[in-house]
Amino acid sequence: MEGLDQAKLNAAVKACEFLKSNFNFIGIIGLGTGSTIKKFINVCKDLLENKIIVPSSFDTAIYLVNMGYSNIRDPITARSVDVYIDGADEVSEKLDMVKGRGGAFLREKSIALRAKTRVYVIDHSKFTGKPYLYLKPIPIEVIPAALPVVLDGVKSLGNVEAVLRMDSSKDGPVVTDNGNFIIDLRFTSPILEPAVMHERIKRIHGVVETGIFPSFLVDYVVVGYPDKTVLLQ
Ligand code: ABF
Repeated sequence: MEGLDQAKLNAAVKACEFLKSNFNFIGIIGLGTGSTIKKFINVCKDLLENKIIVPSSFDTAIYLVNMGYSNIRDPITARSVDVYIDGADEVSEKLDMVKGRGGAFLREKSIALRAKTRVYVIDHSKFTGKPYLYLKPIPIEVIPAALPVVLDGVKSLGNVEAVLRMDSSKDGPVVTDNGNFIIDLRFTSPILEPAVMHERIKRIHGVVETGIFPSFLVDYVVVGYPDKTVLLQ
């Protein structure tokens, strides 16, 4: 198994152990999206079997159904979840995060906001150790009809290149589970205050959500390495 894959697996195994030994009661568990979460689903079957699962995407829901799970609830009916577990794309020293490579960040954030505890599982390449965000583009989910307004509006953010995310399999824009488009914002300088930048972007007409997850949405991060794990909080 390749290094990063092993690191993701180690993080998934550790997160499963952590949940089992630190949370006496988990009735409803929210599940994010991506390859690390799929590993978590594979290694943590005994925890998931008798829980109500709230998936953050069609992708995760279908994965669960294919594995034989039927204890799945749509986010629309889940007022709160006991624990939310998900992957991420970049995590700073302050535990601010960027999410959204998988395109599911709107629902991911919606479930994270209603969770009592949020745990993220990442491989070590995503933990930068820097006090700011700089590594990954910031995705924003936008209403298709507002696309030109958003593309104009993001110019007010300063030095940023805005790229509409494309789906090479259909030669058109990526369409999210919510019927929206995604624009990736490539900033040329670090984002020193992620929560402030999030608010600035949200004020642009047509932006539904950003992939910035400020640290108040993060309780624990399990960082996987090929030969160990580190728990951040
Ligand atoms: C989703 O999947 C994201 O928000 C994040 O972009 C991504 C992580 O994927 P992986 O675990 O495959 O690296 O949760």
